[in-house]
Amino acid sequence: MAIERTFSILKPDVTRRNLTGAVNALIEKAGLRIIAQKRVLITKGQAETFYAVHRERPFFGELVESMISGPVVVQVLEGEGAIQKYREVLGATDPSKADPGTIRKEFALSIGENSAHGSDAPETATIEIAQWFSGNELVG
Ligand code: IDP
Ligand code: MG
Repeated sequence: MAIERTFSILKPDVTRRNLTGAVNALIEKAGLRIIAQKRVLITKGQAETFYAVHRERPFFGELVESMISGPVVVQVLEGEGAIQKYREVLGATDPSKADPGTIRKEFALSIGENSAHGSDAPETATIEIAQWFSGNELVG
């Protein structure tokens, strides 16, 4: 399988509880390399753009408010089949359905505050990485 890059966000529930390092340990244990990372406070507009695909869903407002409730850590992860692998490391969207050892099973508070985001396909990974990192911030 090819070396890929995927985009990750450690959500405000993680930074609030000082769990950045604990989540990163699971990422690295899975063989994914954190090749770029920064802690930022995102604007409402940025959150709405990022989750635009969910605009019509009933939880959209709650999702945006939760993403701007505190700092997030945006990351680029690299590795063999990184996109699918990180989805596996994340676990199911609903933490009560996530497998043991996954980020969401270990750390998530609820389906809304579910600790981390990961791109779902190569196209979205490319778009999401470009939204948060410039080329010269990605040194491998
Ligand atoms: P994903 O993050 O596993 O890809 P998506 O379906 O893309 O899941 O949803 C994006 C985010 O929206 C989820 O991570 C979660 O925080 C939030 N979300 C999804 N479904 C619900 C829901 O039913 N209630 C509240 N929040 C939800
Ligand atoms: Mg998604």
